[in-house]
Amino acid sequence: MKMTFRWYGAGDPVKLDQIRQIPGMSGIVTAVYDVPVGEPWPQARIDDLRAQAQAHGLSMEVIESVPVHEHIKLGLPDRDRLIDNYAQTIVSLGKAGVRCICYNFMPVFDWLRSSLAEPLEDGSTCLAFHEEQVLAMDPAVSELSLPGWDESYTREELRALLRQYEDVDEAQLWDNLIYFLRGIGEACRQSGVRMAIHPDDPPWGIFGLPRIIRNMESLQMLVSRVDEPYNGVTFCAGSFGSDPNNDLYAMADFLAKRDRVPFVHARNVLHLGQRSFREAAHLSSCGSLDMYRLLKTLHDGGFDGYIRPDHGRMIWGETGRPGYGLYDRALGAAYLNGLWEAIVKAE
Ligand SMILES: [Mn+2]
Repeated sequence: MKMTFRWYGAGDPVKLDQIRQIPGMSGIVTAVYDVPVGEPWPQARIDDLRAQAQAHGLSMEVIESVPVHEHIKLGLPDRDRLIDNYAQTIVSLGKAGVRCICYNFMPVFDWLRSSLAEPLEDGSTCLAFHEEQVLAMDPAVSELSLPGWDESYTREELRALLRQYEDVDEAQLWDNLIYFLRGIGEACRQSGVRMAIHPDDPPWGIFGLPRIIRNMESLQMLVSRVDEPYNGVTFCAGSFGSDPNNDLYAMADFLAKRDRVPFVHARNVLHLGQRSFREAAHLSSCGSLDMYRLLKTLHDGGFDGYIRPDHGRMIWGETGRPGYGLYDRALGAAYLNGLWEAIVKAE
């Protein structure tokens, strides 16, 4: 297992010299953020990022994310050119030593929450999802006020995009995903890069948009339709685990035993009913997920990939990017390292 930490680049309030001081930290998970979606990433920009990591004693073997252009998800005629560009980025990343790319295939919104700073009793804040509040924000019928997404599209752009998806059902979205995966297969094989799809977050349909990476059935479909080692999953515990109907451990076992987990997002959530949850501290006792059981299942299934603490709460008065402060994620990394050491030593 290699412990990693997400870093948003030079503008991130969390600095590389802080990340390197977290015990057991091997590398950063980052991205080139300012190349328009669909364009290939210049090799020089990738190499520069890696050099920054290495100057701080950190590796850069996981990229999160290389975004997939909406036209690929929609299956529009220009997708072949966009897939070629994506393949070019994969090859360039492989040259820079990247081994894993986290991506997602969620239409329009790549995650949704009703609050980015829900106050908790202990004075910290967390991200939360309350279904009734999210449904009340449906951009098709009400004023747009989605936390974290307000600046991503204008209201008109968003409505136009949502209209385009009216003709895309789950079966069509699946076909478009498989077409994409086959289109980048050669680049992945040639460059030794593994793709790790992030589950839908939350793992159910919202605003009528299709969502396809949600549960055990999705995972079985994914690995059977493109049965190759490069086609893997980012096992995001908090995303799959926010649906109480998902058997998280059976899903981890299924994928780990097939060597389809190059990357893990370890995060705990506290269920507040069927479709509402709060993001909790990483510790098992703070949420509804058993982090020991999850890591033990992955370990026993042969998992030997990258892991990172996922969203943390904001604690100790820290301000910054919601979910991505330094303190709670560093506590998460220390906890996960401790669990892993105990699991390995008990063998
Ligand atoms: Mn995640």
